[in-house]
Amino acid sequence: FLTVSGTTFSQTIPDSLKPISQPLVTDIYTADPSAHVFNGKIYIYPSHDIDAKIPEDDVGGHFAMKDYHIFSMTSIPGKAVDNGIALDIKDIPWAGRQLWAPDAAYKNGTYFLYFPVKDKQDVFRMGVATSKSPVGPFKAQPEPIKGSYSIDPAVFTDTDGSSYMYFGGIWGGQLQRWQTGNYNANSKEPAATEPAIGCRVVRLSKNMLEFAEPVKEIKILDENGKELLAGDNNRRFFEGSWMHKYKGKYYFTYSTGDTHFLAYAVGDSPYGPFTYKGVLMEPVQGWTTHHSIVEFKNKWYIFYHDTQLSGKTHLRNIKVTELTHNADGSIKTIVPYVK
Ligand code: FUB
Repeated sequence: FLTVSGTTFSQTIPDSLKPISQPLVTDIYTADPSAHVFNGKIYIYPSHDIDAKIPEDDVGGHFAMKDYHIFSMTSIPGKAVDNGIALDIKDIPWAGRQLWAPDAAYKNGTYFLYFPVKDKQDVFRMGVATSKSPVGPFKAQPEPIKGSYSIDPAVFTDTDGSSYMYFGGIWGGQLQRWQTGNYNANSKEPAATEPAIGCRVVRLSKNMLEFAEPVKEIKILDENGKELLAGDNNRRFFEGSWMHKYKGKYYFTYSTGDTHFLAYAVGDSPYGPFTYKGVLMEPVQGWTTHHSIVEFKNKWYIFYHDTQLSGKTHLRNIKVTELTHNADGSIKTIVPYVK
């Protein structure tokens, strides 16, 4: 997660450069913003970063979050209103520690909050909680979603009404331990010349509480149709996926982790394969980069985070800026700091 060969590496930004956007929330630390439009308003489902005084380690132990706050916005730019605690780790019966990046969905009068947290055996699982309000409070189901693992759920509802969960993250996100479909605590990443570990995708059941089918692994191909390799750190999937559909194409976006890019790959099906197309956003200040993409009032936006307020990699702040789809289907690369 944070450490490569024992060396912690965070992106630092020279003083001569200025951020293109300002933190949306300044009184608490927030990260991993998943944004959705419900009833004409923006709702942001972020992680709530805290300083738990846990020393940095190579699997993100210092990201020791314990609850979620949900924010709403009526315009961009505009104020992000804090709607209070929506779910607390103490109210998730099976949870051990580390409430990481969530996402949300709506169906038939119910809002669903999807969240990763380590269970009492220290294995990341995905849970789901429900509410009649987009801002909660949410009530967690008594057990994790059967067959779920790893981190960073992103739920996408297609134009035909089917909902899919994209999930997974390597290193601290434990995805490398699930390469056979079963958990193996000692399993490592593949060799650099082997295909990279893929993000996972699964269609959700009609009640949105379960997986409706076996989990599939997503393939990202290069311009020649070859799978990206595990050693291709600038382009391979690491964590923090998102899906949006634009002009009939499926845009799979994700973090490259240790190379700190947000990248995008395009395909013709929600399951992929996706062809790598480029960098969506250059690295932000801090180690992690995590985003969501949403259309609001005929414009597209990317929600993301950096560490502008704290300068500490585990104390982040959410931001938003506009995203541009070019006429040829590419996305204009966002440079988050400028002269
Ligand atoms: O917030 C904890 C982890 O940091 C997330 O799950 C990752 O995507 C990274 O942003």
